[in-house]
Amino acid sequence: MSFHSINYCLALLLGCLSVCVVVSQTQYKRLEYKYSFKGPYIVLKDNSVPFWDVGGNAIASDDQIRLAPSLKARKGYMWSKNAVNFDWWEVEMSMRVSGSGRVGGDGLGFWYTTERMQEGDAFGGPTTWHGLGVFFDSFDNDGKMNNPYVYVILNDGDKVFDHDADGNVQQLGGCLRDYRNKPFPIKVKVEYYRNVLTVLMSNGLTADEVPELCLRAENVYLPRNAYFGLSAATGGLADDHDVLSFVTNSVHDQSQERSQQISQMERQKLESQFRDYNDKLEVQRQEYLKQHPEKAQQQQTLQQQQAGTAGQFENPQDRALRQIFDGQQFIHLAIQQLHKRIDEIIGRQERTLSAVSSITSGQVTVGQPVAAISQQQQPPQQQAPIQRYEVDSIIRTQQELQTALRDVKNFVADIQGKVIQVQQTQKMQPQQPASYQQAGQPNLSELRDVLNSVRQDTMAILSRPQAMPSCPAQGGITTLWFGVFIVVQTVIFVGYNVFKSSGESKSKKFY
Ligand SMILES: *[C@@H]1O[C@H](CO)[C@@H](O)[C@H](O)[C@H]1NC(C)=O
Ligand SMILES: [Ca+2]
Ligand SMILES: [Ca+2]
Repeated sequence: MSFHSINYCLALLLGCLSVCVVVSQTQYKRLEYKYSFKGPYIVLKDNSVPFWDVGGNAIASDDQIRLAPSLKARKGYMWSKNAVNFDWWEVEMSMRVSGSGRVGGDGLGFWYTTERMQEGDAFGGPTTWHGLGVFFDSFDNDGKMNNPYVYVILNDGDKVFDHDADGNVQQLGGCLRDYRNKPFPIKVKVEYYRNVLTVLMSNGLTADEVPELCLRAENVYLPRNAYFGLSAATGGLADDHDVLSFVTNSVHDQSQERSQQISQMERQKLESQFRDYNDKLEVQRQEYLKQHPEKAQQQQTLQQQQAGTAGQFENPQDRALRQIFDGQQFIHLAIQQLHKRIDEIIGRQERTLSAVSSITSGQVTVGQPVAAISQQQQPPQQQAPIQRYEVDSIIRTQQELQTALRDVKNFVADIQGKVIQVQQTQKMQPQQPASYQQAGQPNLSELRDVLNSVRQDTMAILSRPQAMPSCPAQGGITTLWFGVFIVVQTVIFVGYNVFKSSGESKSKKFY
């Protein structure tokens, strides 16, 4: 059943992008396509996502949005273009966070806020905001060994997201879930219905999981007319943060009668609009016929002919044919008129062109080295009487030139802007390794986390010799050996990092 309803919604979403009504017992849900996206064709030809703005380092492609790529210190985001115009909603999204390391960073944010497209410290989204943030925090910045963690922070603009503490005193609640590197995308469902906020998510272990409860909070008051957003950020550690789909349903609790009433009202409104339009059309037709008496005659004779021949015996098929014929004739007329206009325009263009070429040729003779000759030639030209229409045409030509020049100016300004942008991005790119180096020592918390995981490995291995009772004499030696090995490995690791950073700073001097 769920397969069918998914298929149904998918077909509608892709097909006519119309409104799909899914009825459950008491809630009425409606797909809101202006706040949704879903593969396989997320982007248009110009790489934009319909109804969404994508910014920062986010990359939109046909089947997913990569909010942040697995490169150091990147931030990306996307926001719905339209503010939400319904009270209650549920969003189902499917996402993938993957990286080659045992630990990754920094995480992904789901937003419902009154601000949009602001880059800040909360996983690429704003640092402080009005509304809701649901965060998938991969990296353990506060060292409490409690990440990846999923949590909600509500904000009235008074909280400044505390990245170093994983927002731990700011949370409304959350759950410990490892969502990184799972075989299937994680399904996340965020519901906001009658001031109850619910966050559910799947484990990504099988394809057809139902999301399980992560958090439920009552008495949540979110602002109206806010925007949906997604963001992600990487730091010293970097994962790929991908969102494959984002499907928003508005949730209504009105009874079906009321919705029918509304649709009836809408129908009446549309019908009256249609009548108005028809009346206007008729008035315009009469006016047109008044202005063009020869057409009116044509039409009259046409109508008379029709009345005389087929009018009385016209059957529906003939009528349809005649209507098609009329329509085609109308199109024909319109095309003829267009043709006339185009001819006029071309004529004017040619006149302008010749005027321009005469002006430029005049300039060329002035600019010639044999100025004496042209000076001799000029007086007779000036003496010739100038006609009024010539002056007019020159003025017109000048005006046209002016607009053309303005266009060119805009164009140049546009290009300049783009060049500046390119320069800036070029400047930024060498800065990124530099800013990484500004931290001097490689990111300390990252090092700590890696050491933590090494320690965990050691513990796991040390507790294993019990499983090998056959060689008890060697047990002590193995442990000793292992300790030595770990120390050597750690020294090599730290040494390598120091060597690498000093090597990078040396090579930096060559720039
Ligand atoms: C170190 O890396 C982690 C993980 O990417 C990040 O959260 C943290 O902000 C980084 N610290 C510094 C000082 O850049
Ligand atoms: Ca964190
Ligand atoms: Ca933590």
